[in-house]
Amino acid sequence: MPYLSPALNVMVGAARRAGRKLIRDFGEIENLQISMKGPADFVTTADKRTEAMLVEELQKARPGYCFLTEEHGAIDGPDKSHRFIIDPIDGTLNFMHGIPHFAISIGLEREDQLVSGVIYNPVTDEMYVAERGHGAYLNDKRLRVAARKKMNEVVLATGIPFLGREGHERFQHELSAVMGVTAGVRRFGAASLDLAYVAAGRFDGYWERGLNPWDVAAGILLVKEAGGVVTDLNGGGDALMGGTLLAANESLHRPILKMLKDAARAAG
Ligand code: LIP
Repeated sequence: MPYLSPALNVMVGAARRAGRKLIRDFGEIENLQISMKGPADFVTTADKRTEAMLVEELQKARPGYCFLTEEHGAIDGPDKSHRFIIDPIDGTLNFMHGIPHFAISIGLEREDQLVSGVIYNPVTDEMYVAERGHGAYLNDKRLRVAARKKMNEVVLATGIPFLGREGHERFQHELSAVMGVTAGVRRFGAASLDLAYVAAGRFDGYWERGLNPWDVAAGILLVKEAGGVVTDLNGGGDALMGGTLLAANESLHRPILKMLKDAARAAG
């Protein structure tokens, strides 16, 4: 059974309740009112409502904590030592297109350190949780990153830059380096679930650029608690706020990082 701190317990409850509503919204996707936030980055009424539900419930349980959310950015509170980092629908484009691969992601920082994380896929009812120092779980099952070491056996996940995002050529170089030596590359469209799948040993690694902290906060903790390594794409410790990320097991992280760095350099 996973160890749930009181805060993690509250986060799980909030995600489950918001997830139930989200599933109903997903079923009515065609009737939802849509507004354009930026290129290929749609915000739905469901997105806003889910975030409002999560913030309200977490604020009630932990008054005073700060928030960083996809829809509102920073919400200040008197307790500066705690911050929830929330993505109400990670994988918004999937959601909008009726593709059942998206998640609610909630991370909690204490004194600038990620201490609790929840990623909930309401379609599959998969609840991923992690508590710093107490491991990562999928429902009741303890998670470990995959042990694979041979590059020709690994499956990597990534995110592809799209309209309005920079780095298309660099990505093509990275992809061509990786696809030549691995068993396969996947692009599923929800960073939080990509990280959860790394923690669960389904993917052997995952890299992406152009990420936001709410996409990855909970997932970074999950991968680390499952025994994996997470860095930014320079190999440094700025994966949460820096916008780039590589997650993999201990044996694969270094060679994949080198491969991606070399490819990015070749792209100029
Ligand atoms: C998404 C990420 C995904 C990335 C998308 C987007 P959102 O988050 O999870 O990995 O490729 O561009 O950032 O916008 O659905 O919360």
